[in-house]
Amino acid sequence: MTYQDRLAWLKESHEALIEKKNVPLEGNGVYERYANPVLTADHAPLEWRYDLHPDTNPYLMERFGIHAVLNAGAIKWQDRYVVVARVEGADRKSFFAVAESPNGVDHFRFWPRPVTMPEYGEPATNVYDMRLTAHEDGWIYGIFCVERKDPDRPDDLSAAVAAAGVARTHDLVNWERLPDIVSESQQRNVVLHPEFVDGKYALYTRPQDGFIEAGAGAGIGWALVDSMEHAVITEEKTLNRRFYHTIKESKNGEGPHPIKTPQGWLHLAHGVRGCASGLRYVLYLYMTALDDPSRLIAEPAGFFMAPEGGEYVGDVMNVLFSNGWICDPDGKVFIYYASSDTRLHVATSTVDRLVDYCLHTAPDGLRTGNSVIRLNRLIDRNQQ
Ligand code: M1P
Repeated sequence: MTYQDRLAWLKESHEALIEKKNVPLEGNGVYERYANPVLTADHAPLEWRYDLHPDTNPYLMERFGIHAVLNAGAIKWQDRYVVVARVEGADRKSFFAVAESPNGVDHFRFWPRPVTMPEYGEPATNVYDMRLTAHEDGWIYGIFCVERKDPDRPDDLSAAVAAAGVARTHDLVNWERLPDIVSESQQRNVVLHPEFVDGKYALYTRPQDGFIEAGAGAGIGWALVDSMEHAVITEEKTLNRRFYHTIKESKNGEGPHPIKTPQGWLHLAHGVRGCASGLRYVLYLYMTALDDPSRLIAEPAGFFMAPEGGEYVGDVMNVLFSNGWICDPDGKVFIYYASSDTRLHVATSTVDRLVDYCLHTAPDGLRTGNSVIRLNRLIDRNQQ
């Protein structure tokens, strides 16, 4: 191919990918998956990946490898479905980039430039998994994981420290970086609740002993802080516990901030367990009380979504992860989830269906005998 032919082919294929219509697939009644991922590495603009000058790039080679587009925060913004995705380069570094769609399920297009996130303190080695919250104080906050090399273990090249970085914006382009959240433990998967609680900012936390292991961290935590400009976690209570032989035995973490419904706050989270093939990440739902978002009122047994088909395969196998969803005024819910740390998908449902699922699916009985009792009850009912 000549340079010009190859450029035309690249542009045509890229546009065809973005213009591709997505269709819902019939499923289990709780939600619908869609046929195609909404964002992949191939959706990244050609201007990010290629030097488009024949004199400096005569072979029209990729000059900046994009490896994956995954875990995205999401928000309805000026009538568009907007995600702030984790874009991972071939060099393993992640950065944030905004993409928008007119309908939430296809035609996602990246904004021309990635987010330039101001640094705070020691510059981050990596940043990822932003949770977006349009808070009642008027700001849109992004809380994300900031990863730095562990300064106390210089000889261990894998030793890292995770902290919760904070930034806020009014336009998703210009971000004001605030100090990282101060916490005794390492933190990942920290999420800002959209409303003040007792006049304070409320955080879903995930205290962890090390960079990977939750360790003694009992599950998803809850903390109230006076200010987001200097957020200091002094007291943390466990809101959603981990249990032996469940989908969240090893660790769990809050997804996006919960959706307010008449029956309570609806939460999406991920649960992790170990198995012979490594860690398995699935998604689950739970609900907390309207008058106290830290009080659990319902949690169906097991996972809500787990990897299926091609979703199993990718950079980190057997992983579904979500940190973004959008609830429309008519109650339609768009769940943005990534598979195997490689690509971003959407599934849709409604608030009514998700609440019905939470309130009418039995909780985990924690023993096989209880599962059989539960199953027999359903069979008895269906025989009436
Ligand atoms: O690789 C799976 C996920 O692992 C981490 O999640 P957690 O903190 O719950 O273990 C994160 O690195 C996340 O980005 C990643 O998808």
